[in-house]
Formats: sequence, C-alpha cells, structure tokens
Amino acid sequence: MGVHQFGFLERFHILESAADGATLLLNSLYGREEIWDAIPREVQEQIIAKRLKVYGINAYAVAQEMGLGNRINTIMQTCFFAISGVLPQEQAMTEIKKAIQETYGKRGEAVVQKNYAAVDATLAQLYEVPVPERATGAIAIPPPVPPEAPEFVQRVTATIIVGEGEQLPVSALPADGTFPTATTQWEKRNIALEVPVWQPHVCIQCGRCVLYCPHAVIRSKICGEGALTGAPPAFKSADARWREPELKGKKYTVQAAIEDCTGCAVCVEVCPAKDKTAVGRKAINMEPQLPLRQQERANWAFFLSLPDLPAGAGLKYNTTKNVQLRRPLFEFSSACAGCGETPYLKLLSQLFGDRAIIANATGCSSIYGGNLPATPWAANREGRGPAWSNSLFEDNAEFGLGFRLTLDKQSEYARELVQSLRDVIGAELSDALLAADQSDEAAIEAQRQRLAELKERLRDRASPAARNLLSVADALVRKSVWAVGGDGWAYDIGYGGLDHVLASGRNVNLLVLDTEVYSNTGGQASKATGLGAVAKFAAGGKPTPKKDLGMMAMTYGYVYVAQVAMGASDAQTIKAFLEAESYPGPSLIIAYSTCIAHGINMALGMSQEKLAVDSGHWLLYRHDPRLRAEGKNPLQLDSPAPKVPLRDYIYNENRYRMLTQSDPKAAERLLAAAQEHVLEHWRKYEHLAKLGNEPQITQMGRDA
Ligand SMILES: Cc1ncc(C[n+]2csc(CCOP(=O)(O)OP(=O)(O)O)c2C)c(N)n1
Ligand code: SF4
Ligand code: SF4
Ligand code: SF4
Repeated sequence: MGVHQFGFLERFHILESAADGATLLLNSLYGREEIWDAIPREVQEQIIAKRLKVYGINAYAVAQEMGLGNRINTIMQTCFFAISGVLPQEQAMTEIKKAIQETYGKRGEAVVQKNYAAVDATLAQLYEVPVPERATGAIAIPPPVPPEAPEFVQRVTATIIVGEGEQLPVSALPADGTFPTATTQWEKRNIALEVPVWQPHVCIQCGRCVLYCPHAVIRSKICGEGALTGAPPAFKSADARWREPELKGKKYTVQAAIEDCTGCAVCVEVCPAKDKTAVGRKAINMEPQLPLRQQERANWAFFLSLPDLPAGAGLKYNTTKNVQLRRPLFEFSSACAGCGETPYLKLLSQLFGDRAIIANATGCSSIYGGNLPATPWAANREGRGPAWSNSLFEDNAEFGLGFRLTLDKQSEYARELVQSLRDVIGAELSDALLAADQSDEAAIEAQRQRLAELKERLRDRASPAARNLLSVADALVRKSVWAVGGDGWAYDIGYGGLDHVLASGRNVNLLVLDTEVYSNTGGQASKATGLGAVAKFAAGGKPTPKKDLGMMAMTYGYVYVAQVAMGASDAQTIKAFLEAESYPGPSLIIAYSTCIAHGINMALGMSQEKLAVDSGHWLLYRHDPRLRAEGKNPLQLDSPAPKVPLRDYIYNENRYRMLTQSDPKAAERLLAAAQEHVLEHWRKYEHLAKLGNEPQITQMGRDA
C-alpha cells in the first residue's frame, strides 16, 4: 500500500483493508528518526497487529532537489517497484525510464532527464521503518469534522468525507437534492506543505494576496482595537492605513486558514511589498505548515469571530484594497492548487454573493463548485449567499435565463400584490417598496429592511393575497443572475444557448472562465484554443485562431461585453464585474484563466496572464452600451498595444513549447501566423475603439 500524502493517515481508514503481512510505503516530510512518532496511535496499532512491513521516503525532498517541484509520481513509482518485487529491480528501472520517455518525451529532454535523475536518486533515500512491539504514538486521529460543525455535516457530510458514503441510507440525503452550503470549511484537508506567513510591518495593505488567492484561504479584516481583546498571543495586526475617516484608528489584519491552504504560493508571488531587511522576502512568505498548525488554527478561529464590516461602512467596494475586506462566499474549493478560474468566482461572490443566483455549466467550475460531499459556495452571517445549481454542459445559459424569467415574473406579481394590499401594508411602506431604486449596496440593504417589515406586517394575515405575497416577496429585492462555465461551454457546446440569451435582451450575466481548453476532461481543444497551441484533438498545434466571442457578442450593440485577465489588471477586472452586473441587459465577461493544462508553474499564473495581455494575445476591453447615451464610443480598450513578442508569452507554456520538440517546422510556421494574427487583431480593436459614437441602437436591455 502506498500512502503518498501522509495526512491521509489521519483522514481515512486506510489500513482497514491491508492484508496481514502487507507492505506499507509512506511518503512524509519526517526523517527516519521521527516518522514512527508522527504516525497516529491507532494506525501504529494496526501496523503492529497486522505485522506490516513499513518503508518511508521524503519524496518531496527528492523532487525538489531534482527540479520537479512537488511532482513525486516517478519517485513513488520507483519505490513501489523496489519494494513490491513485482519485477526484478534492474528490469523495473528500465521499464520506468521507458515509461518516462513515453509520457514526458513531448515535453522536452530536460523534463525527461529530471525524471531520470529522480529515479536514480530515489532508492538511496528509501528506508525501512523499524516497527516496535507496542504502539507508542501520542497522536490521536481527530474526528473527520470538528464538533462545532452543524448536525447535517456531522451525520452526512462527515460520513462521505471519510469515504463511507455507501453506508448512508438514502433517507439521510436531502429529498429534493438541496444541500446545505458552506461545507468545505469543515474538510480541513491540510494538504499544503508550506503556507503563507504575514509580516505586518512590511505589508502595504494592498489586498492583492487576498484577491488572487484561488482558494479564499488568505483574508483580511478591519476592526476596532477593542475587538482584538482576547486575541491569541500569536495573532497579528497593524494600524489600518485607509483614508476614509470611518476607518481612522482601526486595526488591519491578514490571516490565512492554513488547514485549507493548498500551498500554491500565488499570494506570495503577487505580493508587491519587499522586506528591505531580507533579500527575496516579502510581506508574506511561505513557511512549513506543520509547526504552525496548532497556533494558526487558533488564530483562524479568532479571525472568524471578528466582526465583518457592515455593508456600506463608508467604503466604496470598487478597488482591490476595499473589496478584499468583504467576506468571500466561495471558499476552499477543491480546484487544483493555483487554479486561474476560481479567483473570478470568489470576486463575484464578494461583490454580489448575498443576492446571486448562479447557473453553472458542467466543467471544472461545476466540479469544484459542487464536489460532493462539500460545496465551497457559502453564506454570510445573515445566512445569505449564492444559490447555485449545475445544469448540463449544453444548456446552461438557458438555465440561467430561466432563473431570470422566473424572478422577473415573481417580482412583477409581488409588485401587483403590494399595490392591491396597500391598505393592509400601509401606504408609506408600500410606496417605498415599489419605488426603491436598489442601485447600490446601501439601497439594497434598505429594501431588505422594508421587506422584513412587510413580512412582519403580513405574518398573521390569512387572506390568500397576503399568503401569496409572502411566498414571492423576496423577489422585491434585486437579485443578480449569473450563468457561469468554461470555454467548452460558451464557445462550443453551449454557444447556441449563450447566443440566445444575449439576443434575448434580458438581464443575465454570463461569465466565461476561459482556459482555452476543455480543462475538466483533460485538455481537449475548444474554439477558444489559440493558434499553434497543442491540445487533445490538436496534437499538431491548433491550425486556426481563437474564435472572437466578445466581438460576436458586441455586434448586437445592446450587450455589455468585457474581456478581463485579473493578473494583468485587477482594477479593470473589478470595474468590468461591477459594470456588467449593473447593466440592465445581457452581459458577457470573458475571463482569461490559467490552468494546469497550460503547462506553467501555477504559482506564476498571474504573471503569465500579464504576459498574455502584454503580448496582445489577450486584449482587455469593456463594451458598455450605456456610453452611447453620453455620446461616447461604447468600446473602451483597456489594453496597451502589444509590447512583447508573442513568443515571450507562448513559450513560457508547455502547450506551445511542446510543438517545438515534436514538430519544430510546424511550430515556427504557426508562431509566425499567430504573431501576425495578434497584430491584426489589435489593429482591428484599436480602430474600433477610436471610432466616434455610432448611431443609437435601440436599448433592448430590460430592467429586472
Ligand atoms: C453534452 C456533453 N458533452 C460532453 C460532456 C463531458 N464534459 C463535461 S465537462 C467537459 C469539459 C468542460 O470544459 P469547459 O467548458 O471548457 O470548462 P472547464 O472544465 O475548462 O472549466 C466535458 C467535455 C458533457 N457533460 N456533456
Ligand atoms: S498559498 Fe495559495 S491557497 Fe494558500 S493562501 Fe496563498 S494563494 Fe491561497
Ligand atoms: S499582497 Fe502583500 S502587501 Fe498586499 S496585503 Fe497582502 S501581504 Fe500585504
Ligand atoms: S484543471 Fe484547470 S481550470 Fe480545472 S481546476 Fe485545475 S487549474 Fe482550474
């Protein structure tokens, strides 16, 4: 049996199925002298009772030394063959190397050689763990979820978390398929070897680490000094540096939930603040997780207990610095470490999460968004959070449109009932409910207060009209409808529906998480794949350029369209989300998302997004039909002219680089074609953005 993640010994009943006398291989950060004591006592007892032979290795150390990062698969494979005796050792080594050549040959000789070197270095690091006669361990296996988790999580979620879901009776599952949200917080996967540690005195309080963290692990808050009374001794804070008078004299804190961290290091990479006293260090730095676990568990619990800033609070939530003070309602997803899709969803949840209704196309976002038993979609203290459902791959935009039509009808009906029950409700409240503008957070909050009052006044009314109004009254508060999915959905399989929604003129926000491949099914080419990129079904490099979905949508004239890349411009991304959501018609945001399928170092994903923009591969723009009324061109180009050669961007990525190995001539030809296309594409947009205001096109967007 191989346990490649040592932490699994605490989370799963792994040895239950081990046969007597079996061999156990453990990958761990511990050395020969420490490993036995780090094994939970219950597992030690099983090892002794079943007379297991135990081997250990620190595969991470070997991988790091050989320049493989955290990729330990060939190392663990070598150990397996060495101790299992399935093949004679010599033959096993030859076969492993053959497999390496076959698997990684396309990625270049350097990758192959690193893996060979790892194989050669492995056996010297493999050791047998002496097993004593009695268990001596002091570590007890913790319960799968903490005792403070809600009843459903204890009874159902926890059973599935430990892999025993088949023991649950059908009756334990929600009859209508509606699952409680905010459940990833109970998983505590503890998968990161290293986690970020904050240095308050170096921090410039920009909020970038919080914005870019793909897993909503690192967060910030502002609170009064009094709220910090009783903080754990290791809890850190600094004087808050905000201009707003309401925040003078307050404290600022950055805290990571290190048990939920993936160790992707994106937060450290994007941190702009350098520690002048130590070269290479920043205001946050990665440090080993294990020694910090207990201390940071207490710090995180305290951080959660601090009050959130109330809506409004004198702050405008239109900058990274401010938005990052808002609680994400999408947290600790199971997306790959450093995923480029999730920061956009987290941002959506911070800006509109307490009133969002989300239709999610099948794809990565539906998997990490609803990865049973837990979901990252969460709720705030008031219990408000996104309502989320996954539809098919091919009908998601229509699914979202259905939400919109339903809400519009309910709102219309509720308004009629408010009119007809004016005498019962009271003239002042009825009129205020109907006249509410709800264009900003404070106005929406005021409408929520009115709604609460309305419900109170109708509580004991038995008339059918009053009961009917109560059943649809929530639709009087403005909702934010989103259809979300990948490029496979938006450009290809669901394109007909997406186009239908754009054409409908209805107030639906469409968010395309564009990884330029079908990520969830292993990287097949879509119409969003770039010219020359290698993907499944495009093994010789994609021969045609990326479809210009944004341009197609803009031709309607009345559709809000934005193309964003958070790593290139966080400010432009936030602006686009706010504009799209406030636009009372269809909106399309196409968001460049880095992905493991690109073959990059995911910690550097945000710099790669910037290169995509600097090279002109990815243009940033916003097309806002409302600007016509101001006599302006609706298209605003937010990108600079291409300033680096395309090759500087694409050859940072394995998906392009691999063609230079497998077919150098084709690579050269496709690079030249792609470079030419990029420049032509830029000229086209530059020209359009310079045009004056076109004749007015009928504004078809309908408010909700
Ligand atoms: C009609 C249909 N075809 C194929 C699939 C299988 N499938 C599920 S997700 C997916 C890929 C999704 O790719 P994309 O939309 O780009 O999203 P990403 O995973 O990249 O976020 C595919 C092919 C499906 N669910 N339905
Ligand atoms: S290492 Fe990754 S997951 Fe952990 S806090 Fe930083 S960005 Fe978030
Ligand atoms: S990115 Fe760095 S400087 Fe900015 S808030 Fe985070 S730790 Fe502070
Ligand atoms: S495959 Fe790509 S898009 Fe999907 S979760 Fe992983 S990094 Fe994110």
